[in-house]
Amino acid sequence: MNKSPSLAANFVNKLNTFYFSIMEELIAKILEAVEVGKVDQKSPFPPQMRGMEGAFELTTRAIEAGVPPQAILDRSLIPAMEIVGRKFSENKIFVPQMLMSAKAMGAAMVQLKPFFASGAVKTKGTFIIGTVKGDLHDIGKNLVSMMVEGGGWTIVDLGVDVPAERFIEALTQHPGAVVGLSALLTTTMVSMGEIVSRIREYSSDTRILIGGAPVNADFCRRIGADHYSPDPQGAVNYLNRLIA
Ligand code: B1M
Repeated sequence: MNKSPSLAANFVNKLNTFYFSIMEELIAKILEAVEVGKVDQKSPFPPQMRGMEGAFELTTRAIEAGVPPQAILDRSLIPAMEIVGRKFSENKIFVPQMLMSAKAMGAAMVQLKPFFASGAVKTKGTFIIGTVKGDLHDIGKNLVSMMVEGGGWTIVDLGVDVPAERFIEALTQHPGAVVGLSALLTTTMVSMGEIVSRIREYSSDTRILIGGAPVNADFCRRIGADHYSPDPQGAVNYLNRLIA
């Protein structure tokens, strides 16, 4: 009896298993690199991973090996940023670690961007974010923006000192987007209320999320915004609930 076809099939099976295990390993390694904030091989952080490949190199290798970009987003970046967001909410890690994770995610995202542009990778929706008029603080806003991007959303970051007109202009370009407002000063909380009213006049069903050190859930209700989140993970959770 000729055994060669089954031998060949066996060989192909083994090759496939080997190939898939490489892909799975790369997906797991990217997740780990983003979770611990290992940006690239040159990066000295975290010290125990000095000289090792970071999110940048691992994503390059994964794309070259044929890992679908959507899998890198869904199975590496989004879960890694979920872990980071949860640890931050539970005070198990702090702003510097979160920033390094966001940076590592950014290094991977650079390589996924062409696939977003071509439509090969689908995002969950668009999130327009800005620090309100009169306010120049952007560290918290940037963290939220990076975590939401890591959560699989397209970000339109309008920067700081953003008046109502610019939020509305962005909404005309991205109909159906969710809007996020950040404020760090008690004085600019007033701007936040005005911006919410102006957005409501333009489109009453736009979802508006607010955050920042001086604001809270009670203030959110009073100005007619939809949701207040004290931290980036709360923002991600709220957005994900909207599309669930
Ligand atoms: Co400013 N500042 N500052 N400042 N500054 C504060 C906010 C202040 C509390 C300091 C103080 O007096 N103790 C005080 C505000 C007092 C008040 O209004 N109650 C203050 C002041 C007064 C000022 C100036 C007026 C000072 C002056 O010039 N006389 C001036 C204002 C300038 C302006 O905005 N027009 C000013 C300027 C600055 C710098 C430019 C020097 C710098 C900002 C640099 C930058 O952002 N690129 C600065 C900084 C760094 C601070 C402190 C020290 C740190 C703020 C910060 O980044 N925190 C701050 C004092 C403090 O907090 N210890 C202070 C870390 C960041 C991760 O937290 O932004 O709260 P945070 O974001 C959190 C959450 O709030 C949440 O997620 C983040 C992560 O958990 N979050 C959201 C934020 N946005 C969200 C949006 C969401 C959801 C969650 O959904 C959309």
